Amino acid sequence: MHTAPLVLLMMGSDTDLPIMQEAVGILRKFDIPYEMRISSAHRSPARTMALASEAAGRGVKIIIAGAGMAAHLAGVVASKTILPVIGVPMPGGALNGVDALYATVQMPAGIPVATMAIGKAGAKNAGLFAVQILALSEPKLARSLLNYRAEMDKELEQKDAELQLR
Ligand code: RP5
Repeated sequence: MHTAPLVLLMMGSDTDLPIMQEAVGILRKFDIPYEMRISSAHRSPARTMALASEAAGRGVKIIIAGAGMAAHLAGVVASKTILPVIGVPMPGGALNGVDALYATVQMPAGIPVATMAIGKAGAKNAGLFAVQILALSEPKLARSLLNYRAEMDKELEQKDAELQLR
């Protein structure tokens, strides 16, 4: 049986896929059903808007949108839905992601986009932020997130202990 996606991951181009895989890795780790779509605010605007406006009706709870350069994807998606939209600026191009960061984060008042860091860190955090939102109404997920944090803490402690032995 196909599980309905809770998170819709959108990206402006297939060239964004290697970065967006970081978000996918997190969603898989926490067992969150997701769907990935390539759709561009500029190159396929009608399809992008349809995907955004139909998402809530399909049971999607959160949209993650990654795009580079003049990155309007997250903003356009946010304009067509009241689901929370998490934006991930892609690196690359002449400005290496700073253009995408500004384009994604500088939304006019009224249509928010929760913007993450540029690139892999941002994509990973987008996945985690989506899990955190879902955990508000899912105690099991909240426990998994606390375990994830505890693991990170333990890993660093281990690295520190190794450093002391050098
Ligand atoms: C954006 O333009 C995409 O999100 C991508 O990051 C960037 C470049 O796209 P390609 O020319 O690599 O397809 O729309």
